Amino acid sequence: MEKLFTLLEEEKKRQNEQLNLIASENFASKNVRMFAGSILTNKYAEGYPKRRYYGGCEKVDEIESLAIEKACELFGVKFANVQPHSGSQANMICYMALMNEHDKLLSLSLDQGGHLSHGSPVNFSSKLYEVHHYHLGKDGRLDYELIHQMAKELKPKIILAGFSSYPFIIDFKKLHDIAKEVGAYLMADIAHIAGLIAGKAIPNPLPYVDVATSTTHKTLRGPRGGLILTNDEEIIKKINKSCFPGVQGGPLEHIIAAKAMCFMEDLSPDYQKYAHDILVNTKTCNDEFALLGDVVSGTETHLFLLNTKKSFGMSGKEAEDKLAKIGITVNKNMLPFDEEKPAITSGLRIGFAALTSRGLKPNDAKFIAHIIHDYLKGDLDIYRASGLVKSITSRLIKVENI
Ligand code: DSN
Repeated sequence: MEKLFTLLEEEKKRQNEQLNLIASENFASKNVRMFAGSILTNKYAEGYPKRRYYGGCEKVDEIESLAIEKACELFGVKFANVQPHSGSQANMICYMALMNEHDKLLSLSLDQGGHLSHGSPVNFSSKLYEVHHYHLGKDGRLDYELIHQMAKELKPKIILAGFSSYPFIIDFKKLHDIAKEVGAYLMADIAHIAGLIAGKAIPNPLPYVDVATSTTHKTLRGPRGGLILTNDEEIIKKINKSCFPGVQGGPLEHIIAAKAMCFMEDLSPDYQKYAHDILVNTKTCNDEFALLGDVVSGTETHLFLLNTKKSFGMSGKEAEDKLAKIGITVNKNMLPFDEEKPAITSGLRIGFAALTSRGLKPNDAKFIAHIIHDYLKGDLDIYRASGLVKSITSRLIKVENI
């Protein structure tokens, strides 16, 4: 048992001492973590508030209803399902609610910025549905004309947008018009950008989409979990059935309580400032790399892509491994039209949601670009680079105090 406590302490130390630039991670607040680790984990509650298959659900009914109410308030929607255990589960629930087996799904592939659950050959999504992928334009941006053409030809059941490594704002109004023209559902996977939407730092797609799925632990800064949102009463009925009993059994009421706490925190003016600060830090770092002559994607969100092959003559994997040695945690990522394998890649995905939660300021975002640039170029040795990383982490809020 002692081993487990030691590992937890060591992980806390790692989180405090490393600069976390992984775009999909964040640091949840004490209150979110308290509910996620609470006695609510003891309760079975299959079903929905007031329609459960177990006794003793009075309190968890109120908790889940509050989570639904706050999710709706946060995103300005009529209906929410807060039970999905993850983003992939949320996507599966939506597919099963809105498609029959072998129906057509039109989405972006994993190697261009989509997600495994958007129809990757190794995922359930491609085994159950007929997947067609649109691709990005040469400028790395969505090619709406191509999506329009493919949608007209294929007549998909669902057009899916919302990605894991796309740094630009998505024109959901344009996609809505395309979907309506061809009679498709428009589904948004807002897992990465949900916090920016909630914090009013980027436009809210909910008025334009039939349904949106999300995780709650990325920019939203909640517990690990999933979420589904819609304004359509018929769709939420299908989603609810598809979630339980279709895909999942008992909901995780301790996580649902932590989601409710996260939604309440995200409704505060402080959170709106946080969401805007993420954009400033991300753009500051991206622009500094560009000034240094490195090849970056540009950004309008919480992330950007750094082409390590063109900038430093090394793969994303080499750059990730090298940066780990000085305490910078980052993930290799396929770039649009990347010729390298997913385990190698030509670049890195860099995000600032996590460090902004620790109070990182734009000057340090700029400083991080210099450390990475100089170190990967070979102009800064490992000892000096590690010292500079420590000088930044020592200024940040400790993860246990967020
Ligand atoms: N694996 C997540 C990410 O890193 O973007 C998506 O689920």
